[in-house]
Amino acid sequence: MFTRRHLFGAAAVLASAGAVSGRAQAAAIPEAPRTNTNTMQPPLLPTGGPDYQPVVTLNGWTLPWRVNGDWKEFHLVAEPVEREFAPGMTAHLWGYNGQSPGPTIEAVEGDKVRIFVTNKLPEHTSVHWHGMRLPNGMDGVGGLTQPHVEPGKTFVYEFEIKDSGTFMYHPHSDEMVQMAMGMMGMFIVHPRDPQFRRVARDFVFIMSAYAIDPGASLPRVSEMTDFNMWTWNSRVFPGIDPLPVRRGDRVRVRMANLTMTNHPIHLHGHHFAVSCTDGGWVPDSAQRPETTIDVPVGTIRAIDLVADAPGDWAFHCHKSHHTMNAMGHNTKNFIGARQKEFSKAVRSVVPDYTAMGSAGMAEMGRMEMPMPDNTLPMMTGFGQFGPIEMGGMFTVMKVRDDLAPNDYRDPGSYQNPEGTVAYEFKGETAEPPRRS
Ligand SMILES: [Cu+2]
Repeated sequence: MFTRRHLFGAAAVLASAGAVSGRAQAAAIPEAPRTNTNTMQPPLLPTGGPDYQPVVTLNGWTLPWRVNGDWKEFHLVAEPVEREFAPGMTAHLWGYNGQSPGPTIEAVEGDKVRIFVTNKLPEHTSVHWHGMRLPNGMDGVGGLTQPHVEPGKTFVYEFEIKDSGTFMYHPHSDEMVQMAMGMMGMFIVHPRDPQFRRVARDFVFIMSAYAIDPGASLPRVSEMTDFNMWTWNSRVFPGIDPLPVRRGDRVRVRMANLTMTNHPIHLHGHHFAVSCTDGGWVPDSAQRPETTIDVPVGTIRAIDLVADAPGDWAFHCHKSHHTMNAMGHNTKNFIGARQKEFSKAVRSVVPDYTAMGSAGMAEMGRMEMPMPDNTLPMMTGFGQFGPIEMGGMFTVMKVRDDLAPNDYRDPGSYQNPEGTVAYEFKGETAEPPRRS
């Protein structure tokens, strides 16, 4: 699962550690665990200090740390990575410790954290701790609050964590390029009081968007609006982990947005409330029931709910173009058009021309069209009743009676009780009433 940097690698890091600054100068750098996994790793249960329910990261993992005196020490390595978006497509991105997004950092309110950041990118970088209240010089804005971290150098960030809540990290150096390349991660701070707003299952993900031409593997970093890969943790449906929860569990989902547009995230079958943002916990008196919550750019929304309805509940962005994979956005609407004659004419010059869309585009959900290498069908994924016709920012919350605590394995398809599934009417149909 985690591959530890072997001794030789650790020595190489130490040899180049002349840039390590401040009080940690004499100390050895903690090892930097790496992973190339793209499935959700089990929660890292607390081994000392206050108890808390650790988070799980969709298609990701939590960064292990070491304790050094009264400091928790972490080591992030900024580096080029390969990330599979879903089987059939792998992108060449930049990330941290082997993956994009980087590993989730978890700490406890009041912790003193020391975070080593080693730059293995071809250009300088920095790390900003989004939402944290900390000394100005630890804020990670290259040029403004610190020198940029040049390639091959390691910088140290040290601060005491004032607030519990939901935060993230990302570069504040060549920001447009580095975020378009996938550099980001979540930073979760658990309350010191183990009972405060406690939930049984706590999921986290970051939304990012990429413009990757079919057949290519590098994002076009100067794109501002026309993205074709809308991801949760740099994964698209059907590559996004489901959210398995036990019926009756109190559940939290923490969602960050570092794309260039907002995402109204919708959960079926339940009502929820926003319990936390990147600005802190929302007081009970300010919460209201919702089924869709907009996550604006550069923010985090954590929703809390009681998972009281067993089933396979769709959980997705409600912008319908964001639940699609690679597609062009200037397709003409052929619904209702008689394409037969037109197709004949086109085929006389383009022999394998296929007319599509005169009855909608659902047929694309089951078509096996020849595609360029390294891209994904625009709509895909199969459920127990047929093609789901989705892509992008879509997954399923799976509420079951019989899951053990901290068991996040996919429980398979929901077995609906007899007589509770929509069914085909086989009797005589009459014309429905219409107003003319
Ligand atoms: Cu969206």
